[in-house]
Amino acid sequence: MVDLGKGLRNALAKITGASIVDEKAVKELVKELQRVLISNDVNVKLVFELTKEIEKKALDAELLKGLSMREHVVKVVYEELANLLGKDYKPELKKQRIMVQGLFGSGKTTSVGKMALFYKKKGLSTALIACDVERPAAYEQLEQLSKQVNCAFYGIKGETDVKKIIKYALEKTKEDILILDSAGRSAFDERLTEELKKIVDAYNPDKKFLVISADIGQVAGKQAEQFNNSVGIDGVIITKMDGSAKGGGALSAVSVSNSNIAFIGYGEKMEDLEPFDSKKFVGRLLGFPDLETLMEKAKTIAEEQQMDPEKLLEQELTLKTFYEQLKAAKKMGPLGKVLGMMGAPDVPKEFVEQSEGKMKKYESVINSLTEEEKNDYNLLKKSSTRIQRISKGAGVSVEDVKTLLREFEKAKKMMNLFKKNRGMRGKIEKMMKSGNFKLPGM
Ligand SMILES: Nc1nc2c(ncn2[C@@H]2O[C@H](COP(=O)(O)OP(=O)(O)OP(=O)(O)O)[C@@H](O)[C@H]2O)c(=O)[nH]1
Ligand SMILES: [Mg+2]
Repeated sequence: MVDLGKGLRNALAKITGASIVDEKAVKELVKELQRVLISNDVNVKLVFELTKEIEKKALDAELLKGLSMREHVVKVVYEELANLLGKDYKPELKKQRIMVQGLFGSGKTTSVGKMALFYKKKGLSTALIACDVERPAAYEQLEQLSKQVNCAFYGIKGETDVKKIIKYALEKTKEDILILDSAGRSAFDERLTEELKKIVDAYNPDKKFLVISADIGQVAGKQAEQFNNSVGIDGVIITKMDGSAKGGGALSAVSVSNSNIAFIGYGEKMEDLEPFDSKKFVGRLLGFPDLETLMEKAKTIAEEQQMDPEKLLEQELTLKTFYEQLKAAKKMGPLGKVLGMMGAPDVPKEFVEQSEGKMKKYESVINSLTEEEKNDYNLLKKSSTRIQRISKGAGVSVEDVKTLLREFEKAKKMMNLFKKNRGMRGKIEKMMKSGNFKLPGM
C-alpha cells in the first residue's frame, strides 16, 4: 500500500511533469488519485464524488485566472482535498473546561497531556483532572504527564466516584484551562454512557472531545456517531496520524459524519498535536505546507526576475545575473518545496540541504567579487591569485570557488547553445514555460 502523501505527490508529479496538460492528462491524474485514495481506505463513494469534482473544475477554463494549466490543476486538487476534510478548528484562548472520551487505547490520556502543553504555550495556565476510575495505573500515568508538561494536577487516588473527584478538583483549581481524562472501554456500551453522563453533569464542560485512533480507518465515522448520540461531542481528536495507512479513511469518515476534527495527534511526544487546519494538512500531505502562498510567490518572483524564457535568453549571462537567477529560485522558499512544486516528488533531504548550503557559499563568493569580475568571468578563469583572494575573502575553499565557476561555465554554454540552436531553443522554452526546468548545477 502506498503512503497517502507519497501517493498523492506521485500522482501530482505526473501532471507537473507532463509535456502538455490536457484533458487526457487530467483524466489520468484523476484515475491515479482514485487509486491512491481508495487504497488508503477513503470511502469509495466519497472518492468518486471528489474526483468527479476535481475533473470538472480542472477542465473548467473559466477558473484559470492567470495561472498556468498546470498550477490550476494542482490548485484544484489541493482545494478539493481540503474541502473533503471539512472545517478548520480554531481553539479559543480563554478560560474553559475540556473533557475527552473514547475507547481503550485511543490516545485519550496522551491527548490530554498534549492539549495542556498546547494551551500552556499560548500563555494559559492549565490543569489536568484524573477521572479514569477504571484502569489501575491511570492516576499515576496522568500525574506523570502533568509533571512532564509542568501543569497542575487534581485527582483522588483510589476514588471510584467521578463526581467526588470533579467536586474536589473544581474547588481547588484556579487554572484557566481544565482538561479531564476519562476511562475507556473495549466497546461503546451503556455503562460508559452512564459514567460519561455523570461526568458531564458534575463538570459542565465547554468542550467534549472524542478521541479516535487513525488506524481504525472508516470505522471512525461510526464511532463518532455513537458517541455523538450519547452525551454528544464538540469535536474529534484523531491520534496516531503518524504511520497509519488508514489515516485518510479516519479523517474523511469523521468529517462526513457531521463531526468536526478538532486536533490531530501525530506522534507520542507531547509536542505532537496540532489544531486541525485542512489546507495546512493537505499542503503537508502534498509536500508543500502553504501551497497558496508558494504559488503567489512563484508568480510574483517570476515576474520580478523576468523568468520569462524569452527575456532570460536575451539577457547576457554574467556571474552576477547567474547568481540573481539562483537567488530568485531560492527566494521561493526551501529548495525542496520549490522542486516539489516543479514536479520532483520526495526530493532527498541531503540533496536539498546540500543545495541550501551551496547557495550560502555562492553568495559569499559573489559578494567577494569586484564589479569588474562580476561582469567579466574571463578575469577569473585563469587567475589563481584572484581565486585565492576570493576564497579567503568569502571564507570558502578554493574548490568551492572553482565549483561555482564550473557551474557558471556550464550554464553559459547551455545558454549559448540554446541561442544558436533554434529547435533546441523551442524545446527549452517549452520546458521553462512548463515550470519544469532545472537551474544549472542544482
Ligand atoms: N504514534 C503515536 N502514538 C500515540 C499517539 N497518541 C497516543 N499514542 C500512544 O498510544 C498508546 C495509548 O495512549 P493513551 O493515551 O494511554 O490512550 P488512552 O485512550 O488513554 O488509553 P486507556 O486509558 O487505556 O483507555 C500509548 O502508547 C501512546 O503513547 C499518537 O498520536 N501517535
Ligand atoms: Mg488513558
